[in-house]
Amino acid sequence: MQMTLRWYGSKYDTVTLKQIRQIPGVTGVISTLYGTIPGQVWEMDDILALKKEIEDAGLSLAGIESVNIHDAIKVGSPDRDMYIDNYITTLERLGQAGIHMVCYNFMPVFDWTRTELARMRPDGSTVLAYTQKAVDALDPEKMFDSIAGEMNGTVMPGWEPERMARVKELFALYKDVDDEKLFANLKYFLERIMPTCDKYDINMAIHPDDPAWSVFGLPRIIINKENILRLMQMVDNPHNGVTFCSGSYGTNLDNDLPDMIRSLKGRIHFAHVRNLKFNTPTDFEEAAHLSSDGTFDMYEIMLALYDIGFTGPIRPDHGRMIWDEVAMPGYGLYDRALGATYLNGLWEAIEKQHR
Ligand code: DNO
Repeated sequence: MQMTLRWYGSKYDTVTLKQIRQIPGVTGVISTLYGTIPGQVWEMDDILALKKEIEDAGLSLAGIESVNIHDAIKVGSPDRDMYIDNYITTLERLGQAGIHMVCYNFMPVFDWTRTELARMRPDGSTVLAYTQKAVDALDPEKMFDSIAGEMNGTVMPGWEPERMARVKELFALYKDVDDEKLFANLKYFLERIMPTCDKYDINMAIHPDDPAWSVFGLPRIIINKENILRLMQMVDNPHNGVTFCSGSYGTNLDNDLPDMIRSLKGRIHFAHVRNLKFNTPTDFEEAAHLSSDGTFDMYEIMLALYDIGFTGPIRPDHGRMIWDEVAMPGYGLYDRALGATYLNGLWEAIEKQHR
């Protein structure tokens, strides 16, 4: 595996490449062209400039998170082919630039959903949290406003204000889309892009829906072992793969994370590893990465990745806000650096044990 950190680019991130370079064992970053909108073709010059900036700092661009999917593709409207063509052009350019892993998601309207961005924990750190009660009591149009004040002046991917201003319109767009339609539209998209992925050896890595159940009545399909294996079989090409995100699949306590990892052997192209602490099955907060701070056994998760021969990029995921850092919720430097170091420690121990 290659340990990486997500980086939002010098214009958007409070964390610098120099700082990332100084975290022991972190050799790459995962980034994207922030400022592009879903459906837009990425310019080759912009891709190369991003790559060069990262390489000049002594790191590699280990993959893209995300090339976002236009809603026309998700709902299957008549203009979807044009947006798929654009997506293919972007993939071709990424391939030509030597980038071989692309993370994306297929969630309608909202990307990942949290109801609090700064819940205080007993040690005074603040974390992202979710409680179903709050979602049930909320008008979806107010979702963005309810958390906007806690974003520390950053633009959180998936929660761009321009997109959120269109929430009502977006809901209308998905009115007739159920789980089966969403599956069919995802299959259509993947079948069209696979020849390009084969040509340029691009591993597509679908991110799970977070939380792993329907919110506000919207369909959500990338939520459990059965559905993800169904998707793997639907388009049975190794380039159709997965971002295994422990914190997202883990929102549903019925998901056995190490078992899911083992069942996805050969198809996990990217891993997000973090821990959650559950107060009730539908109220959880994002703990420190350490097993003892949350609900998951992080050793077992890393062991499962090791057992399937995982070689792709991995990153610590959302960190707590600690040591008075002010940053994008979940994406400060300090706790993610601790997370990377902890995961590297587990990996070293597992590797040595298996020698
Ligand atoms: C949240 C992230 C997600 C993820 C997208 C992938 O912090 O894990 O926003 O990047 O769902 O497309």
